[in-house]
Amino acid sequence: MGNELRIGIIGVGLMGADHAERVVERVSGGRLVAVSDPDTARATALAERYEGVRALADPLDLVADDDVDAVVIASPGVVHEEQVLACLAAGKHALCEKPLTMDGESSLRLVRAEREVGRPLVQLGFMRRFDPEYARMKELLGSGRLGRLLLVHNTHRNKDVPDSFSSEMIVRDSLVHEVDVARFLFDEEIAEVTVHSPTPTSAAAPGVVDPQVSVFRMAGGAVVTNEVFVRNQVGYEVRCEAVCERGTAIAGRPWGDLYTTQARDVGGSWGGGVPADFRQRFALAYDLEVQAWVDATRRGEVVGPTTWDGYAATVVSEAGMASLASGEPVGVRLADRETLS
Ligand code: ISE
Repeated sequence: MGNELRIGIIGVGLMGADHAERVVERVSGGRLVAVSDPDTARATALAERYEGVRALADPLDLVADDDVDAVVIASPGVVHEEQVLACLAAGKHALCEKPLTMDGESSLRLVRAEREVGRPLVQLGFMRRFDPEYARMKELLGSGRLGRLLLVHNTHRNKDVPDSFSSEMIVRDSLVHEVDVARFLFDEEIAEVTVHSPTPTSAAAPGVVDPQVSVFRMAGGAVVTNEVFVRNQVGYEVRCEAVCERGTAIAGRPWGDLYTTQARDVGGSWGGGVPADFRQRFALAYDLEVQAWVDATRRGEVVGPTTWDGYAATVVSEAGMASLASGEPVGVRLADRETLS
């Protein structure tokens, strides 16, 4: 591999296009050389925006291309398995957006396939681990200064989502970030999930359970509460409160004075702005994530969340979707981490 990492991006929808701009404009040590998308017009338009970028029709051709050293997979989760497998077969590093795949079995196949390669190649796109506030929270918890971590309360609100965003997607595509945050902060697996269905907002698409409140029981017995509300009609709010024996740490707190209300028309404010969506709120986290991936890849290493983290998150999401359907707590059954059986 030359000095500069030649990067291909698969999927140039919202997230892939955002990563393309990031690689071209803000990340050092890497160069965007190819993109691929089933919407070939979209891929061509993006390739034309930047110098030296080719649009390839077939994502697997992009992976196999001799001029591509490493791949960002920003396509929908349903096609991740074959694309990650292609990267593993080609011995190429990949940064794969969440979810790793759509079900535990296929995610486990990827964990096994990577292990068979004999060295880690895949970083999962759980960008919150790279957000400076979450990273500092993790460091603070690790320092022991606040004592043992007892509880975590997560809030995750989106302004809006497309009509196709179902109740299950609220679990698999949104709550999955809280799944990773809980595992990251506790350094433990989630043992059980319960998803409650409160009265929905009148802004919810017909039949969609929004907001949702879920409870994770961690393997060591601690509890994590989560509110996910994808149509709050105001803006993007993500907060995490970690309650310890001798203090509390809060990430994503609005700056300035105590807020009154979020609704603009009653004059409330956060003492600052409310970002419109995750690309703004986590812009720095994404920059740091992709930079860390480029740097690690150039050293031949993987940092940050792994395929195991992607697998565990997928299994918890499956349990969450089962609980959403039944209203009952659902246990999480993971493979043995050593033997993968
Ligand atoms: C989206 O797919 C993301 O990954 C965002 O981070 C999350 O906040 C949003 O709810 C999801 O739809």
